[in-house]
Amino acid sequence: MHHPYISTVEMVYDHGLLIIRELKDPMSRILITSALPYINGIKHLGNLAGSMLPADVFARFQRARGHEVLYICATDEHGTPAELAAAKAGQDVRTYCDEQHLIQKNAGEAFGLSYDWFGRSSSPENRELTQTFCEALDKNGLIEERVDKMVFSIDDGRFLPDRYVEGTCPHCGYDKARGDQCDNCGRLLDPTDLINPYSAVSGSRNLEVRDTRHLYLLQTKVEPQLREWIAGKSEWPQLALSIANKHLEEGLIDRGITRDLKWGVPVTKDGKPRPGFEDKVFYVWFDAPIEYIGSTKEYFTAQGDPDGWQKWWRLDQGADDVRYVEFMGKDNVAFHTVSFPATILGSGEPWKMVDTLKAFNWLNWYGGKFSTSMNRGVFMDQALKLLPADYWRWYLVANAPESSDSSFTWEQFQATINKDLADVLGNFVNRILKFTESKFDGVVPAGGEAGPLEEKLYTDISALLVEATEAFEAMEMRKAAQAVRRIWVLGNEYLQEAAPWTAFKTDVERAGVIVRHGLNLVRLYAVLAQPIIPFAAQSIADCVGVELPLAWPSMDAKAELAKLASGAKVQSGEVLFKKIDDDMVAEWAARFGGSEA
Ligand code: B3M
Ligand code: ZN
Repeated sequence: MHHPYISTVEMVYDHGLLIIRELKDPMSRILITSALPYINGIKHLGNLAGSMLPADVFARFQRARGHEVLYICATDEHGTPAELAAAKAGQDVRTYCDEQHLIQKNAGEAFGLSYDWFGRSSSPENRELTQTFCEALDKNGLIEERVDKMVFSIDDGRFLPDRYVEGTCPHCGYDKARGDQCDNCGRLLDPTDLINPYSAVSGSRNLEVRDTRHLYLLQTKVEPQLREWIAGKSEWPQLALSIANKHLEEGLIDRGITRDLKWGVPVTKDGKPRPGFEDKVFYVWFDAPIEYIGSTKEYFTAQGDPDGWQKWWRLDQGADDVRYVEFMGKDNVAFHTVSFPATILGSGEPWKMVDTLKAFNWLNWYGGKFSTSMNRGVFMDQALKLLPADYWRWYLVANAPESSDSSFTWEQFQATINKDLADVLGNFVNRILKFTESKFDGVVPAGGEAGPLEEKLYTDISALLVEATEAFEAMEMRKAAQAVRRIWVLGNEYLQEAAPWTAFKTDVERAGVIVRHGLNLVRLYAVLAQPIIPFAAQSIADCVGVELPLAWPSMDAKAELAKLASGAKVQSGEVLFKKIDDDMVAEWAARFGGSEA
């Protein structure tokens, strides 16, 4: 369903009258990526809330607006944690990743994440792109070989990344300090600072420091270009911009982009294994963002159009009219505003770069962190065994950690679902449909004229449609959910005030006008529900006999509330949302952890 033009609006006040002018915008292409979930296990609700879910809401919204959307994600599969997780599971790392990729893909689908493609950073497409990027950087004089000192574990037969060396903190005496940082006093450390160091992999103390050669990306040389690029991004949402600027102020350093590992993208020179690097691979953070491109390539290759990815990513192949939006948690921002752009700018090639970056704070669990080992929090697969996806989607979007960290609590979850979804939305839909069935034979009534209550409804809803549309457009998730909820509330208030059940006794035609507006509100709710609660949107649409997807509404509520034809059949369906009772909350809190303690 593609419209050549979509409408946006401009609101002006003229002599106290609100004038809504529709502006015409050409349809455009929007590329959306969410940070790639790491492969080692299914993600918790905090991960979902801070990248994949808002990206999906935005993708669904923009599709409804008539844009051509490409929403890309993938599993991020390389690096030491994947190797270690595979070893723990008793699997070779490739098999482990195959399995975990499928698990995450299925969980995403069950949550309604509407990826156009969910790829894998271990794909041949990404391997080739990653190697090509490095070779281009090398040709531009931006790669240098340097010799580092690294901790080698003799019993493990491997170099240990900093965070896999543990020992006693020289500052505070904490005995489980990691080689990169002490979790107790927060000081940044070097593995060689640790007293009595041991391998976090095996516990062995049989360690030594060895020389090892690595490739460095000379980010310091790209700094001027990078600064100029960021300077053009003053329109970015505030959180992303402030993190980007903070990292630039701290100054750039040259960055090691290879590691002593087996599992990863092999290092090449002129298409052949790079001498001296046969046992090394690229650092996972070097190849992971390149997988945004790799995954797109996987997608088009699977469609039988192996060059199709270029029109989304290559400015010399038509990508200059693409708008590219990235979604991610705040800890990933530096990699996307400094490291990845440095790779792209340094390549000297005409790649599409991010236009808008939307970052999120943390969703916490009762003010603490989600934790797998301590069984704190709910993970994506578990969540769906408790309740349908839309319950979670609504809560997580309405409480998105945007301006600050936010906390999940069962009590707040229960209150939000019961009030917003069951009482406000579900109840409205159910009430008007039941009434139509009992008094109007389940058809949209004809005849009668709109009165003052309807005129007021048009004005109020038009204003909120503008608010909702602007909030979605600006990726302000909480605001968007709030505006949508206020439109639901307006419907309830209208029905309460217009009271068709009373009117019916004396003036059937008037009751018919109210019911017709009520049913049109149901249709409008289905349209508006599409981005955040897509499954419920389908059920609501079914009630009034319309097919999804439906185009995003114009800002003219009068026109929107006249879309259902008189005489059309409608039908109340199953209860849309079941309430969450106190017993359920008590049981879940006991099972998943969750108390203020
Ligand atoms: N995989 C997120 C993480 O594991 C990381 C994102 C990559 S985006 C290119 O923290
Ligand atoms: Zn310490």
